[in-house]
Amino acid sequence: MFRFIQTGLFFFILTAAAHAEVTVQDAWIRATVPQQKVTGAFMKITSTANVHIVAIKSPIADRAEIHEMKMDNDVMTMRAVPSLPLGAGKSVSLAPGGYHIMLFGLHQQVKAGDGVPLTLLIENSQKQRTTLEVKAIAKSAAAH
Ligand SMILES: [Cu+2]
Repeated sequence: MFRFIQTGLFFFILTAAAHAEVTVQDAWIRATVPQQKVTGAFMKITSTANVHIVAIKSPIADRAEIHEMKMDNDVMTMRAVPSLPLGAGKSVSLAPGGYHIMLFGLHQQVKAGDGVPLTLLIENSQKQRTTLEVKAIAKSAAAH
């Protein structure tokens, strides 16, 4: 009987961890001009558990990176970060001037109104990975 309870509890913990829910709001991407190969994507991400976004993919680009912008000796610098931490019950805003997603090697022009698919690869604290499909709406805005 004790063994049964133990197994049941273990299963419950695993199930709870696997159902960490990540939601995305207001996903948008900067529209591009013809021949432009790079653009940025932005969104608000909320998670119910401590997870990391470890990779981003899009069918319209060769590769995507998570970038962080910050002031360094009065100069705005941008660097790629290996992962983006999301805290349980908190939201992280990817916005111009802060964290953002950058797409390199665009295969096509991104026109205002287009819906661009992005896949977020999410890893929980047990190193289990799930993906989340997001559609970012293209908007015209000043260059990155
Ligand atoms: Cu960037």
